Amino acid sequence: MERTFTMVKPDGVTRGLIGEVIGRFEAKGLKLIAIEMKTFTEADAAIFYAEHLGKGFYQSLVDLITAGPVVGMIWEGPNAVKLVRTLIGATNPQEAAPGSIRGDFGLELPANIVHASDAPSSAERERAAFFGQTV
Ligand code: FUP
Repeated sequence: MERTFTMVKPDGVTRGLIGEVIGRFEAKGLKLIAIEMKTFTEADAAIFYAEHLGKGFYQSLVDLITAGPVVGMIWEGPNAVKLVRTLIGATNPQEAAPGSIRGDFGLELPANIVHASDAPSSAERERAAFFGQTV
């Protein structure tokens, strides 16, 4: 069964949306495999968002992800990576469909509530970066 890595970002945690995000994934039928709350250091953020280094929004992204605790999770289910991407909606909450998490709760980038891996390979890389050998 496929697994994906997801994370409620600091803006989602501050807004009190941890339970909302978990509830939506559970309601869909996905299985929660691991969960941990932690606060990203600048170094954690640099590793996690390495692909965006040099882009105009990079610093605002790092500032946001280090602003407070995040909740990292691994979810399991059929086609979990693509399925969870559909449930969270488009990157820009202004464009995310109503009914998706970002569409229902997000207002403006870079604050889009939740992260989810975009491919099985990134899911494995992000899982290892967040949970190490423990999961
Ligand atoms: P996603 O995979 O949907 O989280 O989107 P990306 O990996 O492309 O972007 C990661 C984060 O960068 C987004 F969650 C928000 C931020 N971002 C911006 O702030 N501006 C942009 O134009 C694109 C992304």
